[in-house]
Amino acid sequence: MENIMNNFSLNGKIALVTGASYGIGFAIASSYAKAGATIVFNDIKQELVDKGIAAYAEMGIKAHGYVCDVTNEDQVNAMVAQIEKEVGVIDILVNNAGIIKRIPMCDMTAAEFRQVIDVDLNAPFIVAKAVIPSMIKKGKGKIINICSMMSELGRETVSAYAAAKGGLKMLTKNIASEYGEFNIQCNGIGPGYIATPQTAPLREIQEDGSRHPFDQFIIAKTPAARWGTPEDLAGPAVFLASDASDFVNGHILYVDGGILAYIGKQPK
Ligand code: NAP
Ligand code: GCO
Repeated sequence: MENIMNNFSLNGKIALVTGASYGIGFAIASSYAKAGATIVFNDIKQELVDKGIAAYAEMGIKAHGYVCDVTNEDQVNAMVAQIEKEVGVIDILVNNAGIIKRIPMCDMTAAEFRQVIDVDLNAPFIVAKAVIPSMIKKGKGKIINICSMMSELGRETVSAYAAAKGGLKMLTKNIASEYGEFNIQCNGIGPGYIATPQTAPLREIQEDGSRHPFDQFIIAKTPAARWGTPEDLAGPAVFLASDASDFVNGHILYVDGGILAYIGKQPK
């Protein structure tokens, strides 16, 4: 009897995870390596790429690292061409690189708003556009866009981020629609609140030793009563990158501990 777990293997696949020197991208890329994939990642600074390569090596993973600002189309196209020459055609793309600026909308400059849109929405378009032609030639491909709770919900101070992540949800559905006939599946992962450098300010211990009010808020809003870890995203990311999800297309898989399903715990 065939082992169904073979459908979840990434053996022989090449995966590009953007912005994966640390954080969620690092955890997803590491899980892909454990599933058999060859890992390729990028970051803006050489020092971060070097740190990332060393961190992967500590886990026994030989990762290929490239310096590339994902908002720069010339740099992205050059990086993809270099990857195809040095490593091979990209089978799996994870558009992970992202930034957030927590500023009340009326205090935010248009330049700040545009910077967030550039990294969190324009860049996934640029990188997906760079890898799709080779996926079409190969007859298959997987694109996974890292969305957010803010693809569905708003909150104070994250107007640019929510606009970008809402747009990224629809870009995901449109890539799925436009390229599904070429056996390319494009899906999203919507992490809940995950403990990474990006959310560190929301978890800072207060001067009186108490937990940050937002930290307490998220715990009350999450049925799992905890923040997620980057490793919580590994299984869902492997599933969406594998043959096991070949008929899943245009779907946003929320990995949020149940936040989107829950009204929140009544304060005592
Ligand atoms: P993070 O810790 O801030 O890491 C973001 C990564 O993206 C860093 O490696 C960063 O590199 C890289 N990056 C930023 N701008 C870039 C650019 N222009 N070109 C190339 N790389 C760039 O964030 P994270 O928490 O791991 O989040 C990763 C993704 O998940 C983001 O898209 C985020 O929006 C999303 N997300 C996070 C959470 C959460 O709770 N943490 C929840 C939902 C979704 P530098 O260090 O050089 O800037
Ligand atoms: C915030 C957080 C969130 C998380 C994530 C939730 O300030 O609200 O940074 O936006 O990063 O996107 O899914």
